[in-house]
Amino acid sequence: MSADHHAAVADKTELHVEKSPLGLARPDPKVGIADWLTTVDHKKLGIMYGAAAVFFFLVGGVEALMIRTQLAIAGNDFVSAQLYNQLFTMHGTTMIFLGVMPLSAAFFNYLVPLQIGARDVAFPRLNAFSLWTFIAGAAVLNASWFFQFAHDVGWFGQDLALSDIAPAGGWFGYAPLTSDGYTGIGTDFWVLGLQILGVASLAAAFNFIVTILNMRAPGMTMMRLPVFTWMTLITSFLIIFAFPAITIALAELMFDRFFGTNFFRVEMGGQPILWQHLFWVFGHPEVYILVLPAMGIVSEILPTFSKRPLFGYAIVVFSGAVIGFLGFAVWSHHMFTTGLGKVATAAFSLLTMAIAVPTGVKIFNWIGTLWHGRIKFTVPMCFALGFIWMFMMGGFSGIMHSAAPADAQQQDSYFVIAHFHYVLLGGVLLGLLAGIYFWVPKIFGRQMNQKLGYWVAGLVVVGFNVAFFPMHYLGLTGMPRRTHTYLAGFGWEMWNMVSTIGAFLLGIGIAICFVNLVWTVFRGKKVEADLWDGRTLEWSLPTPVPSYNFAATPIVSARDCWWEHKHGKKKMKYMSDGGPDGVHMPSQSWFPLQCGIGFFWFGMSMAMMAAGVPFAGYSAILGLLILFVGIYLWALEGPGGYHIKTPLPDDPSPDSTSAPQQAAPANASH
Ligand code: HEM
Ligand SMILES: [Cu+2]
Repeated sequence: MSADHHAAVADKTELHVEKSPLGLARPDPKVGIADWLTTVDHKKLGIMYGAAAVFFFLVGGVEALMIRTQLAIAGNDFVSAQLYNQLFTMHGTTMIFLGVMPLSAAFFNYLVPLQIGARDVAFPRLNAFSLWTFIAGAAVLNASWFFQFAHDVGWFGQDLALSDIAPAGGWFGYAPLTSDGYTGIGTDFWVLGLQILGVASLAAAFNFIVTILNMRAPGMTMMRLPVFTWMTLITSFLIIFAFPAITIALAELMFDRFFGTNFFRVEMGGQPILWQHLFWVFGHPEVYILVLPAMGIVSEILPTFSKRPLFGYAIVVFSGAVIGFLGFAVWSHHMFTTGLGKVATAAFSLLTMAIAVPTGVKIFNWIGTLWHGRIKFTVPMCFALGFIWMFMMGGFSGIMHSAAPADAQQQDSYFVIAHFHYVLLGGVLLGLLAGIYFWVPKIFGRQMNQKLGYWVAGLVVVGFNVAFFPMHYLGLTGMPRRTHTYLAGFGWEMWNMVSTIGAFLLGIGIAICFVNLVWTVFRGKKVEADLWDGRTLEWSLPTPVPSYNFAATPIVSARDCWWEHKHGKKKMKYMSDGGPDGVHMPSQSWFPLQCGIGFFWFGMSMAMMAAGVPFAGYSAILGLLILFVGIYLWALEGPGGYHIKTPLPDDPSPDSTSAPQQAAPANASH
């Protein structure tokens, strides 16, 4: 890449360091691991989110393949019943909270500031805090596996008669299964891990809302925002409205388990149904928290490869908002069989059917975008088309169980497993894979192998359908979910075997994709900055994107402004900012990482306390101390910062149209 950018970075002038009253100064390591540990750059944080998410997708995938291996034949004993419970619980929890959510967060982080023409998010240190807190929560959750295996191989001797060290209560942890009489410390790991993950999600959501509302470049009005950024905004609002419900539920459960309260203990007059309401008031919006980012990704990819603007932009945005809003009004469709009463059942049934309308509207608009388009079947495009098709199938089975009588039969059967994997795997995961193939060249300047990409798409889509379509049939003929094995003679043998074969085909596809991704990041084929002839601002930047993002602030004059700039009449203008010293950059910080360590320490100590380890309670207090000292010093460490001289526009007047740092296709090789 451009030598001039690196030259520009060398041209760094230190600001007068503003030391805090305590004499703290913010660090600026520029190399090595210390740089990554203290970074506040949204691009690096995005890459770390992505790496963590990919890792946990693999973990969740291995768990899934173990489940499918166990179910391949009737009466199998590949895993024990207890381990099976742990596998599906950890698989579901991992895929949702450690796979899909952080991969979406990786895209939010990397792309949103670039798409709105900003230098970074509104609160860069808070952004780092979200990442490290997420890692802490993920580590606490998965530490349970470590202790489970250590126990199984006899590390703790025989006196410590613990069972269920890894969570086993299912991903929605229904009461009273989670009471301490029924499950072991696995549930404590689960409660603490999820609680910490919730903090990370909330902090990130506030950050992105403020960023999108306040940090847009001049001219980037709300109705010119790229759709992906819009979906990020809506998702962030869903997070801040939905997560408090599960936070309360988890806090109550924690009090039940640690301090003897009776929120959910039936024998003491507690209310297990309260858990179901609190969980699903969070849980249904959570489904849209998972889906909307993928819809945003697809809404960027379809126009790019149809060479047409998104059909009905305003309607796509509006229906996204309607989906988000209605998503809070349907939670009891997960509880039809609990005896809600006729009125409530009818109302939740109707509202659930209603939510199909804005979803259908989006699908029609995507098809409208393709209509008469000059479609190029690139790899990201194939994944995006796969998303539409598979997601629609998941939608159809969803409408089937929105009818309460039908749901009464389908509930807790493999039909439901088929349904939500069509939505989450066929839908969301294909959308995220589309995003990976689309933006990896932007992020790393290298492109994943396209031939292999088609193979991956084929294996994933075919494997997925072979694995999950038969589950509709299995479910309708009565095979219950979450059972560790089944007897021969119910007619389930053949389709379970088919399903397992499909799962392994899918696994091979994902494995190829993973190997190719890692190889590409370090060795892949170098490509030009705007290889797809992109439409939104991130494609106007050189690759890799310089630390300051935009050398000069773009003045946006249209929707799809980079496309308009290249091919239309509405050219962008640039205004230089930062004055003669250059652009002001924030210094880095150790304190977000310290807070993450505090959370990890706290979570682990609490779980140890539940296991009866002496003095673990004091250790938990120490963890909180690490956390609070981190937050306190963070507030005191002062603003810090330095200047970087960016390549200025040739004519630095406010209406200059030229901006030498922008990678127009003509000079893409610079
Ligand atoms: C290799 C791909 C995958 C395979 C083969 C697979 C397979 C399965 C199977 C067989 C179950 C049912 C276990 C049971 O009820 O006994 C299950 C449960 C589940 N899966 Fe997957 N899955 C895959 C990917 C995903 C993805 C990508 C997600 C989400 C993004 C996901 C989310 C879930 C959830 C939430 C559950 C419910 C867990 C519970 O009952 O508590 N899965 N999976
Ligand atoms: Cu729902």
